[in-house]
Amino acid sequence: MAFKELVFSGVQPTGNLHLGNYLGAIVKFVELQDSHDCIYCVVDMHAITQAHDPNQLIANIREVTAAFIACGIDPKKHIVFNQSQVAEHAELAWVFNCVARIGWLNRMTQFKEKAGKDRENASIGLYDYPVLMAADILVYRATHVPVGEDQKQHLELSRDIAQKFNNDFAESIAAHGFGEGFFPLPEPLIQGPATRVMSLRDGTKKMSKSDASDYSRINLSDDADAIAQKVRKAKTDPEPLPSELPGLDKRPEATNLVGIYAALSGATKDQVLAEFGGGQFSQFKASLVDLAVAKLGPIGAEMKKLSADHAYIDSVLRDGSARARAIAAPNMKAVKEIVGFLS
Ligand code: AQP
Repeated sequence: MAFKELVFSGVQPTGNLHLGNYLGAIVKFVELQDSHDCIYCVVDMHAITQAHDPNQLIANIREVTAAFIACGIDPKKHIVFNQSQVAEHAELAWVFNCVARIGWLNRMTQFKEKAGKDRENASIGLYDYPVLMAADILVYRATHVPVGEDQKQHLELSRDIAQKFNNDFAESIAAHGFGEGFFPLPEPLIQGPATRVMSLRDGTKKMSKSDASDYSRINLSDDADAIAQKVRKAKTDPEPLPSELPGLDKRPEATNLVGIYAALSGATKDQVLAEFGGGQFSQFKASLVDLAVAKLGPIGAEMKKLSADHAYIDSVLRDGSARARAIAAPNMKAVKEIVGFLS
């Protein structure tokens, strides 16, 4: 069956939205608006899989929504909403819990990293996170999912779940007039020079919201001074920058900073090295500060303004949720019929 192209992606409202979220995901959300219908979700149900403060969560939901809009997502042309306002996500996740296999989930590396050594004490929600993520995408029968590199394995699981559902219920799907498959196999869109932005303190660790050190990341809400301080303090090695890509081998921090510069300027890493190769890091960092401040400064300022306007942000989310529900509800009704529920 041919599926209409539809883009879906989400960001967790877990605080400290950073340059990795921006370059790995949000920049692509913005670009895809010109070519596709897009649904962008603040995935608040994922944000309660680990301990959280309810007052902080509601502020974070508004902040991610404000970031989407400040970065250039148009909530009138596309859909921006928060996951918990559309109950079909949880409903489909239950059906998918009965399709996905425990062995599949046991292979998920993000759960292992996030649960750490205290796995027995992790919530079932954290373990089940990738199944809810599959439901987030497939409840809209979305075909394309822009994400950072770290979400690749979860996307593969979403495809496995869609495929198994289509196989397990093939007869019923055909009998209900949906042809050969009810769900598309969603394609990850992982592209560009910054699909995995690394910590500014350790080039082997992903830049992450939950890193204890604020110096490990550039937050979208950072002002020019904070950005400048963090870039200047970013870890480097003693060698000058190479003029060609192979010279970045085994130099994770240099690779990361060059990738960030390339992504922010719209150049390739080769072009960045052609410009800065042979020079000292101090010069390169000064240019990176100017570039980062020019790109991120206006976003941070707009985000702060929008986050404070609760009435506006809440109305965007309410409107987006109603439009998301209008797509999700008939899909969920069809799933119920396919699996044999009486409705
Ligand atoms: N460092 C990164 N580089 C590139 N892309 C990244 N993404 C996250 N970190 C990087 C992408 O941002 C989108 C939203 O991520 P998320 O908020 O849903 O969850 P996450 O991947 O768990 O993000 P964090 O920031 O690392 O949070 P914590 O610290 O809670 O684990 C996704 O598309 C993701 O790939």
